[in-house]
Amino acid sequence: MKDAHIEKIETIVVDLPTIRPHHLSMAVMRNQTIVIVRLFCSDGIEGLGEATTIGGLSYGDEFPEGMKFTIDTYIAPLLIGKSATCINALMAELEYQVKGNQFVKSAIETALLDAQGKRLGVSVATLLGGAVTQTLPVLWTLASGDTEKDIQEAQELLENGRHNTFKLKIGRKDSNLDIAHVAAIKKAVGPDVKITVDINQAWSESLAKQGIAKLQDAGIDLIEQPIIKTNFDGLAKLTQYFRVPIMADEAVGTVSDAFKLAKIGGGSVFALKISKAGGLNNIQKQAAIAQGAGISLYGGTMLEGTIGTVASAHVFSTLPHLEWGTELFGPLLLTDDIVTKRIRYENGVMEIPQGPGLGIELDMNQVEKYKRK
Ligand code: MUC
Ligand code: MG
Repeated sequence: MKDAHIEKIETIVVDLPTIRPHHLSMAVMRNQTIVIVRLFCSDGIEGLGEATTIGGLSYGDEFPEGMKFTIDTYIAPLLIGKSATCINALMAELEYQVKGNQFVKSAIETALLDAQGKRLGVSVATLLGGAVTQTLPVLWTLASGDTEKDIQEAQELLENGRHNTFKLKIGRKDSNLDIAHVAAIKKAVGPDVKITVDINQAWSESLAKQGIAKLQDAGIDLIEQPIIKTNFDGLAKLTQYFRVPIMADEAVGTVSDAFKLAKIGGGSVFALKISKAGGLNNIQKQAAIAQGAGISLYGGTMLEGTIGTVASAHVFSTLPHLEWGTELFGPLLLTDDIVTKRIRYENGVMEIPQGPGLGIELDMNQVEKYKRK
């Protein structure tokens, strides 16, 4: 392999409308902002990455405009001129020179892996040890903000077969109203359809004890991040107390969070996300910790567009035990896309593009159309 160095890193902010408002406990999304990373190498190869969050600053402490600025001002000067093929060394250097900024690091590592895969003629999953599957189960989140609309949406999706599992987002309203909303949807879809409820940190520990008991009685299959992400002990207590599995999402950010949670039994399931983890390699480290601790895995999303979704799919496809499937439906929440070929979703699964690299290409006309001016 000839050496190739990084010549230029370009970041583009793209705003894409959502197909309907998406209601979460901390934000209502009407569009999604994606920071695309284009990493150009001296051998003519371009790697793609994506930095995306949810609802500006309401999900995490990185935000689109800041992520662009961080890459342009701090990260690009550190990487330009360096060998593009030594990905672990570059990421270690970034870890040393740039504190935090996990979402940005994930985007950069994705672009490096995409470029390296293209260079070697293999997929990103192959670079990460090889895929155990070429498709992944994908659920859909019902979050229109209206119970009847959610039921209609679920019924349409069950009928056309695109999804067979759902996630509901609560925590914005009074807990009794939220629980009645969940129970009505569960009753309408029936006992065979699995439902996860994501509270996105909105409940106190005592409210969670009452609320989860009711959700468990309503037949809910999985409870996601009911309490504030910093309350690891509370998550461990809830995990011990309830029969229904409790999933850590916001709490399990870094590899070290995964270790600390695993040590005290904070969650019986981990929601893995490349953005929170700071990249694809860290997902495999978190998965190893979970495996050692007997914690189940779920493939999460930061509601990324196609680049981030495909990057997540490549690493998730290397995990032999993804017991709870994935929520990699981000591109379906958007009215349009910026790649030449959209991901295929059918019969409750997505097909993973097979590379080289991520196996996707930007449609520059579409990028131009949605690019923030
Ligand atoms: C989250 O917290 O899980 C994932 C799916 C969805 O609808 O929102 C995200 C965020
Ligand atoms: Mg969540």
